[in-house]
Amino acid sequence: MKTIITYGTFDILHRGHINLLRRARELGDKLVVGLSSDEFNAGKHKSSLLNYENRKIVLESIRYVDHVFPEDTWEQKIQDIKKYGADIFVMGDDWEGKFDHLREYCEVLYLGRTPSISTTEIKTSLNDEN
Ligand code: C2G
Repeated sequence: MKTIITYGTFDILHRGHINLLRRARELGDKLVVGLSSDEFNAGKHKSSLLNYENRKIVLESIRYVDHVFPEDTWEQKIQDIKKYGADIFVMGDDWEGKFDHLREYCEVLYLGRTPSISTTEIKTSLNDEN
């Protein structure tokens, strides 16, 4: 049983998120996702349109996702990797190199980010319409 772990805000899901989650899940048998809390998002200077509960319900409905837990701090990844017995940590390559320190605990893979789509662009186009 190979467990994959990843993290993110996953606000207003789009094909970039789904591509990431699908490829991550295909690397193993189970995918657990650390979902950024609203407070943690504030720390990332990100405000999500949907709050944590809404984003969690949406993420849990994705066929590739087996479990969703809150991401409250930058530092919790090591204990999460141990808690879930994660074999591979996966992030989009916009994070290339940022989590190499986790290689001490599990494999670390950065997957190609899906070009030309982002929640920020979606929010901007929504604002432009109003
Ligand atoms: N992503 C992608 N392609 C896009 C947009 C996002 O592959 N067009 C990936 C990101 O690289 C990330 C995941 O989807 O791996 C989630 O993206 P966000 O919700 O924007 O998460 P982020 O703000 O990057 O938070 O501790 C890590 C952070 O919580 C990551």
